[in-house]
Amino acid sequence: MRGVSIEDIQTVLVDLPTIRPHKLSMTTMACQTMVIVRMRHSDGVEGLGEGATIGGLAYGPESPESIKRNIDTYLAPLLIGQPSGNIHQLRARLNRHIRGNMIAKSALETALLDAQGKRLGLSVAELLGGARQTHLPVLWTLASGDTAKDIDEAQLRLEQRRHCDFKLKIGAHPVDHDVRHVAAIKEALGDRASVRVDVNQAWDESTAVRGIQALQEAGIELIEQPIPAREHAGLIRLANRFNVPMLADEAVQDARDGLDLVCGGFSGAFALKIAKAGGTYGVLELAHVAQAAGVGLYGGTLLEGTIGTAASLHAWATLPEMAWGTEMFGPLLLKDDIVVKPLNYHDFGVDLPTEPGLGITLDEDKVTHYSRKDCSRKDC
Ligand code: MUC
Ligand code: MG
Repeated sequence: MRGVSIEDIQTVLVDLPTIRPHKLSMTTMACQTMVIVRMRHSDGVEGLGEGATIGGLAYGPESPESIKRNIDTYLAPLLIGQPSGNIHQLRARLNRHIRGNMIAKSALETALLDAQGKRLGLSVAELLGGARQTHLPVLWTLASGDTAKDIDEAQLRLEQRRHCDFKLKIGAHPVDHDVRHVAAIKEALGDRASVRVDVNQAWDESTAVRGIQALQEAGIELIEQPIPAREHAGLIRLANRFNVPMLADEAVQDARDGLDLVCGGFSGAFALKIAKAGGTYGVLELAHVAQAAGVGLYGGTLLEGTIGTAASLHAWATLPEMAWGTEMFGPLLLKDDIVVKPLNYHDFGVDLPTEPGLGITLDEDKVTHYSRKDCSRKDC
């Protein structure tokens, strides 16, 4: 392993259609774009990574196109020629020279871990110290925009034993309309399912007070990011005001945000995402802050495909059981996949891959088929 260095880093934009329109408060997705990283090392090992976000620039400051362009132009040159094995050093190097760009950093760190695992014959979870769970619970997001369709979708997932926890995307409509939609779904599913909502920052604090009161009365179990990300004080006030717990998502990118929230008196749960924290190590730092503060853990997604989802699963697997499970359903929202063997979803969860590295092999024909031929914007 000594003497091995990073030889080449290629990125490609892959566009995959979704199985149905996915409606969030800030955008509707008809496809997902993944930035696939292929990192070649001097020992012939290839590491795979993925960066994805939601709706171009609708979710955050990185778009698929900026992730690709910034890796190609700024981040990859900092890694090429460097020794492959010391991921902490490489992470520090990227952070010293590049501000932000957390999704791009996460994609590269995933590729480094995948390569190191393959080289040593260890899965990424083993590389991180070992898995404490090998089958992780996975919820499903109901976001067709239609109450009856969402109920049918939930019933089907329950019958299939694929999901028993559901997250509803709200915030695009007036609060009373959203509350009626959510309450109807909860009533139809009853005690067979846990129903939660994600507002994706759409409310101001007074609207949130009105909405959360009604959602709490309807039996909703968790309220995700009701108000804008930067309003930490407001989120803390909401957490203290209601019995139903708050899930901080956009408000908590990494361990520093987590510390700020808990020092301010936040209780509830944190949505962990490798993409927000710049990769596995950053997200585990946040998880440790949460654990120390008694804040619940939730394994979050930016709707990554199989590579990013597998990377997240390896990280979550090293943690004790998460209080709120995970939402690692990204590949299930897509009509097709670019890997040889998809993840195995069954019994309300997904199996952790066990092969070395991420345990994922690309299907080259599919990669070629779905790759964008140039870096121009694609709306879908
Ligand atoms: C988010 O904000 O939580 C996760 C599931 C989903 O449908 O959207 C994402 C992003
Ligand atoms: Mg969210």
